[in-house]
Amino acid sequence: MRQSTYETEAGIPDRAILVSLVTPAIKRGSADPEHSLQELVSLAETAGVEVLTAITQNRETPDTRWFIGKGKVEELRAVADELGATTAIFDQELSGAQVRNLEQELDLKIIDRTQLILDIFAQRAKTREGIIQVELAQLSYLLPRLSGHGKNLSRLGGGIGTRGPGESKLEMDRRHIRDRIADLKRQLAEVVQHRNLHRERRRKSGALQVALVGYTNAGKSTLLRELTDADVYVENQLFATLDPTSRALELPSGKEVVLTDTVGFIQNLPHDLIAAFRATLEEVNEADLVLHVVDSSSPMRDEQMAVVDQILGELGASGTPQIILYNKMDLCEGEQAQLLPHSGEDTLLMSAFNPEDLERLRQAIQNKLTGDTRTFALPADRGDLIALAYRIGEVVAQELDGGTMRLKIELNKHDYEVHGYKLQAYTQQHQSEAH
Ligand SMILES: Nc1nc2c(ncn2[C@@H]2O[C@H](COP(=O)(O)OP(=O)(O)OP(=O)(O)O)[C@@H](O)[C@H]2O)c(=O)[nH]1
Ligand SMILES: [Mg+2]
Repeated sequence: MRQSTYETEAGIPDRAILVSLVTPAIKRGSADPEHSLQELVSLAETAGVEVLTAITQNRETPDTRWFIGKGKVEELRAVADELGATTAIFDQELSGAQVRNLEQELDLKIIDRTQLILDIFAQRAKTREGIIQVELAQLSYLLPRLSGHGKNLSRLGGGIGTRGPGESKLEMDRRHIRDRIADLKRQLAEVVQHRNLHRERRRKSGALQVALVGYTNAGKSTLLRELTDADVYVENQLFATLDPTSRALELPSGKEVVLTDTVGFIQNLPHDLIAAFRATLEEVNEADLVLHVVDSSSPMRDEQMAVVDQILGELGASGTPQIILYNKMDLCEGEQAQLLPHSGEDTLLMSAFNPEDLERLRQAIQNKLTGDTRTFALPADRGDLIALAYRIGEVVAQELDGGTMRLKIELNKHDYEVHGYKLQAYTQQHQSEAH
């Protein structure tokens, strides 16, 4: 197993000092450095680390050798000695050389944000697909950090910061890593093919796909559980879910759709991870409807929503119909609540534990999926076409006008694209013949 332990050999949790560098460039970036540091605390705790304190440095640019300034390195040493720290966790990504320099200088384990996230993913991965994807991301992260130091793999030794690939691979040089990456990619391709077949079968069954997406800890798995009685893992921690779980969801009309829970997003989600998890995240791309779950009570709510929008864009899912679920309204008070939009066609203010809200959500999903109304004008003697119209949607009006049967149908985009175009073609043909 590639599970990182985040504890010393004696089984005591790692004791960490968090370090954040604030430069003008970082300040201009999308994430507020202070919020980011708060989030790093949650990430560290999720990984099982005991957080002792945090140190911040304001600086024009990162130091090439130490990332933080040399004076700050000394301060870090003093604080670490005083508090008995074993580890320093940096909120930004470090180069391989910076990690080595700091480790030698301070005799602490040095972890950066990316590595911490990769470690959490490694701790969580359960399915074959998840495990392959995490290892792929870990090795992709590691590879450029070995450049020029092909033999120096001692950091893969043990304890926190070993992040995965594990002791058995201690002697692996870059060539081996590349071979392993190629091998993992092959294995992943197989799993993906299997998943595609599965998805194809679901598609053929005609069920519409609805994906729960959102920032980590927003309440996606809770919603899946509350809506479908699914037995899924819900935890007040980051990245509780790694692998997508799908369940049938019954809408008020009685029609069933497939609801899928997905991995949570986070700001600065490592690119290697997005790349590695692309197959899993394809679920989002294939969805007919995206439910964007938001933790309304989070002080980082707007930033979190922006991160989710950005990642959806990267996945090519920006254009998918979306309902924004402002979840955890029960925890949302005062100003925080006032800044929210009103519930509407595309937004719902709700709590995952409120049955009435869940009912409104079912209705909203139904409206969004089947909200399309089309009118077809078909030759009245084509019983087959008229039967098709009845099959693919809800006929809300029917009118016989000479040789023309006019049907007003409520149907969803997917059914329209798959079947409705045929009726549309007959409609156009029939109308031009009638003129
Ligand atoms: N008060 C309150 N808590 C909620 C609500 N929805 C979810 N939670 C809690 O929020 C925490 C996270 O919920 P999850 O469903 O695991 O969140 P998730 O989005 O699946 O998170 P990841 O899988 O980590 O991405 C849990 O402790 C839930 O009980 C809500 O509407 N109100
Ligand atoms: Mg979850």
